[in-house]
Amino acid sequence: FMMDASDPTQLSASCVQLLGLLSAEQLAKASVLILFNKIDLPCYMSTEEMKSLIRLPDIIACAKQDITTAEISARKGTGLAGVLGWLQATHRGNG
Ligand SMILES: Nc1nc2c(ncn2[C@@H]2O[C@H](COP(=O)(O)OP(=O)(O)O)[C@@H](O)[C@H]2O)c(=O)[nH]1
Ligand SMILES: [Mg+2]
Repeated sequence: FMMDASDPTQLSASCVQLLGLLSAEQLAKASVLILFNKIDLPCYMSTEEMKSLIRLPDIIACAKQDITTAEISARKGTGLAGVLGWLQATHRGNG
């Protein structure tokens, strides 16, 4: 699930969408990676502030799924190695 870390005005809409996905029965057993993308752009709010504002720790604690978060820049490639590592670890043994 990708969130735009450079645009806090989308935060509540993204959060509602995320909560909808996490509560969907078909996704109860999904492994979830939440990406905060565009960390290369300046923003009046830090990613930590954004996480706190949507109460991400509570969301993670209450969700049935295993949730990982990563801060990335798809443009610069920042955090890409971590994303690939997560994909590899999560899908190991799944063919
Ligand atoms: N600076 C920056 N731009 C990005 C990044 N990832 C995607 N973009 C750019 O964001 C634009 C797409 O906008 P986006 O906010 O992702 O989608 P939208 O909100 O659905 O329009 C494209 O021009 C991408 O090149 C990133 O990590 N950093
Ligand atoms: Mg956007």
